[in-house]
Amino acid sequence: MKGCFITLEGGEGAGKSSNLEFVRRCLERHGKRPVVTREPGGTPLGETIRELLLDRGNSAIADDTELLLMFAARAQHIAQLIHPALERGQWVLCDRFTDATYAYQGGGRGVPRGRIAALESWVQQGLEPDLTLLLDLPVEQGMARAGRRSAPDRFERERTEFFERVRAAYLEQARRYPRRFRVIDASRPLEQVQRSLAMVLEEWLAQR
Ligand code: Z5A
Repeated sequence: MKGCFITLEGGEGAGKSSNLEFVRRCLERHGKRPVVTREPGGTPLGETIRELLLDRGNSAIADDTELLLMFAARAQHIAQLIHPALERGQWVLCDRFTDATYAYQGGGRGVPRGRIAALESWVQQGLEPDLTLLLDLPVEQGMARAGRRSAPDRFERERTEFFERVRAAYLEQARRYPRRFRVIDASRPLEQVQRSLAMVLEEWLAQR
């Protein structure tokens, strides 16, 4: 692939929305003009699947159904947006990707890792992020931040133990793939988090 694929990840209240635009601007300062997208979503069909997944009314979604819907949205996202952009040589900045599936469906719901890996290999055909920025912070702090938001969606209604498993699974992904991951301490004030993000990006870009 000619382009470059960067993902931003984090648990509840980690500050992804607060930092996505900042990361985009950092990349632009280095002459990159990334396509910014998100998961689940990123295409019209993916956004429809996202609505189903986040709808609090869909409380009966089985764990395997949830997993398959994540990958259905991802398959469409890769085919329609990510793959063509990378092939054109563009950079792609994505708010969550498959590490979120290992964290939420794997860690949170307890879906076996092998089942996720099988779908990953089928749907992605070897595609993986070049760089993953993981915003990490203690669950209670993240939940307190997220608690300031209005109506929680289907995931935000989960309990503390669920988000502890999500955090542990994210950190496990970071341990498995140390070359791809950069873990940012997101418990600090926003300016400090962004200073770290800028430094990490600068170092990483300098090595490319
Ligand atoms: N999901 C999944 O299960 N499996 C998958 O494969 C994928 C996704 C791809 C929707 O994702 C759900 O999909 C998600 C996992 C699941 N569910 N959850 N939870 P999403 O990414 O769209 O939703 P989100 O997790 O709610 O992300 P978000 O909107 O980016 O929220 P955030 O990370 O909590 O960020 P925030 O809104 O910027 O920050 C929250 C609050 O904290 C806000 O008031 C900020 O002003 C404040 N904040 C942020 N940073 C700071 C610092 N540093 N200090 C103080 N306050 C701060």
